[in-house]
Amino acid sequence: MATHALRNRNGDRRHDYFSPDVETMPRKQLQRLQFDRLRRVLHRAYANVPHYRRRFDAAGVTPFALRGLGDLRRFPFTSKADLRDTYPFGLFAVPRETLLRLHASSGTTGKPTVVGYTAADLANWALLMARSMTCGGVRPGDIVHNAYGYGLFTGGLGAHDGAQRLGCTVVPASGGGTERQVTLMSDFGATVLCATPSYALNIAEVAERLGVDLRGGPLRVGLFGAEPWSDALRGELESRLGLTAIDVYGLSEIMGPGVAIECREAQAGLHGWEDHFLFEIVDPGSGEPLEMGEAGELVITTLTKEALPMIRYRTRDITRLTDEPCRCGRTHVRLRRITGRSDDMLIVRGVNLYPSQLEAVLVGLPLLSPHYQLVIERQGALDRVTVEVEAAAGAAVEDEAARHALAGSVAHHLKSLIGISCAVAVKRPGEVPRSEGKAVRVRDLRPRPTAGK
Ligand code: DLL
Repeated sequence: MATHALRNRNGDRRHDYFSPDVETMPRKQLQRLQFDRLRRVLHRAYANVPHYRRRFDAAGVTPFALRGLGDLRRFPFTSKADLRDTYPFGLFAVPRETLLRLHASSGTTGKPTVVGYTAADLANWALLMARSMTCGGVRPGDIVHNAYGYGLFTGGLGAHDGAQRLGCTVVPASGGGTERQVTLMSDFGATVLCATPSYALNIAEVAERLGVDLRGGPLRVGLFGAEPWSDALRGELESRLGLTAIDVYGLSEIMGPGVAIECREAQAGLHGWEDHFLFEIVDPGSGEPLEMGEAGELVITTLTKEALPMIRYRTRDITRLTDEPCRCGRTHVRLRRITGRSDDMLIVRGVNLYPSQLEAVLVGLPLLSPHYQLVIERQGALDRVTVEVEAAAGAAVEDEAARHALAGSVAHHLKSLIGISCAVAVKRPGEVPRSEGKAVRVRDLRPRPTAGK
């Protein structure tokens, strides 16, 4: 499929990948484009992927019956289990020989999920990432320090190709070796940092320890994503790194980074690129579609993917959509900050909790540093949750009694601000493991059920 040229006709280099034609398209026109692309993708999936054909047939729907965008809800969902069941290449709609690249998720249990891209898919991805970066305030000529992991994870190469496409100088740092990263950022004069928010925090901390002032330098924009994070952490990263922190969202099954991003003008909700993806929100329990503005599980259908068309993919990510006009003028819907995944939700003494909600409280508290983990243990028939959070460097908490007192006050804040009662353990500076990619927020120490039982 041909990618459409998005360059500004006025030759304005500063906004190379902002295309008013597409990004501020009136809704009626956007819907016509979506319908046309949806029909084509459903036909392709039905004709080329036996799994989709079986599922559509079983649900009694065919692409021929599609009369409007609303008919999509009659089609069955696709889930991670479908990718696993057809491992490795069963959902591909093109011959394997036409794939130019594969990525895969690590897969904590069982097989990884494999995703693939044709030449056109890679070109579209780079273009959407270049568009996303433009939306977040990155410009041609920027020095992009890319600390997303390179490899099977889509973050590294996804951001890399987009930045290159936009005309930036990319430093392919990947994750890890943080002291060296700080030196390179300072020596090369990085203007943009791409990283998970937790790794960006690690970088900020190491820079402060080394006495390298990234705050006062040319660093201007941070493109942070791949894990849930809070506005509190945004404030922390903006002040410690001296940049505008932009939330970027994506997932391998749909493409990788660049599915949605905040605009620099508003930093309020992530514009989802509706000319390439259809977004729905459903009730995570029943799967019933929810109205605009209601919180639920995000479901995405790809409109232009060749290799791996995804029909109504259940992301498990919890968010809301808004179609309120945005200050930046873009008309594409916005996703509210993703609170977490439905499968990461914990129930602590009857109260639903996402780790990112905890972060929002912990970041603002004095004497603490925003490094934390939730530890879940089994105690008799009950689960016991402990929040492990680190004391700030320089906080006078060397003795046990001081840490105990601080823990008590943190527990009180958690109870009064988010209504959860749980144990709190204050750790010494440096004791909570640092992230070099996606942070591990939950340590589940409960015994695993034995196979076969
Ligand atoms: O994390 C792609 C990515 C790379 C996005 C770099 C942004 C930046 P996966 O490894 O497949 O792909 O993980 C996707 O990560 O379903 C969400 O649960 C979570 N996630 C991604 N971005 C955000 C975000 C990449 N901005 C899964 N906020 C998704 C919250 C996010 N969660």
